[in-house]
Amino acid sequence: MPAVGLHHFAADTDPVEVSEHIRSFGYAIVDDVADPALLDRLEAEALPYIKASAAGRDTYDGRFTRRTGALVARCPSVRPLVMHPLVVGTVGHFLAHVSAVQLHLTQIISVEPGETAQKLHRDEMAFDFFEFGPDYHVQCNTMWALTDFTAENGATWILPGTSGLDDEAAVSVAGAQAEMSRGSVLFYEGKVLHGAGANTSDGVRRGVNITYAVGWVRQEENQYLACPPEIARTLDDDLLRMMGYTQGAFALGYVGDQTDPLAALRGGTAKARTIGEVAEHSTDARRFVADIEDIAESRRPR
Ligand SMILES: O=C(O)CCC(=O)C(=O)O
Repeated sequence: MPAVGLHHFAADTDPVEVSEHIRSFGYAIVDDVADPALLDRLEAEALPYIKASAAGRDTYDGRFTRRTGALVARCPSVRPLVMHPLVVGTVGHFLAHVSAVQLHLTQIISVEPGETAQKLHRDEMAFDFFEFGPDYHVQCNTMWALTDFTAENGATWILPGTSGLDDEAAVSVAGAQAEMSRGSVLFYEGKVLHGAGANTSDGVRRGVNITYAVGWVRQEENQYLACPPEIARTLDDDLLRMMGYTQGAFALGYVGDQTDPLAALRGGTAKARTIGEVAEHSTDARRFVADIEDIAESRRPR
């Protein structure tokens, strides 16, 4: 694969600029975002779980790669990364076409020495290989460098600009590895070709993969079971909404008698939003509400 340079942004870059770069090229790298002390704590919290995680069962998952999930429940120090303002701002702008964005998965990916390069892929394939339109983005991902990411230890390969290309055209596009220092974050969307690199070094490459999706799809990692209710109840509302304790669009995810999921978790009875409330933020919903009001008006006895 021919090589190409990847663009890096400074940590104080406006999330809108980062989002627009992702839209144009499929990825963005922002340098030195996470506090090293936070990463030290996260590593210490995660290490027992990493050691207990089995290596992958095929070459896609990686026979020399360990994947460790349920991070919100297991590692309190991951929570500020999930809700990092740069990430929430960037993902919110990138997926602004939907009424709710949700956490899709949390996973530390440890690529160990001897691992071969992962097959290049597009993450959208997880949705049963459904072909979303070229302009419809369904997810936006982050990969935080928990160790330095280098060409030797398996830094993620990105093929910029491949999102709108069919596979045949895309595989001949020049790619590059997202080399970055510990604490930097790689963003990539669901259509861009990418994959973990081979690890030819003698150290482990560790990344914290935290991905986000539109609120109306099934989450890759089941957040309601990965984080048991007794832990979920200790978390703050914004994080819980991101984990899915909110409605995805106007009708998805209520509990029982149309109770709001966050209220239900906390033992309350507040009602889920109606389509009229969602219409305040969504043009499509506004049009729909206007239509049903027109019909109601036309049926009113005169
Ligand atoms: O670990 C990486 O660098 C990328 C992993 C990835 O793309 C995947 O497992 O789907």
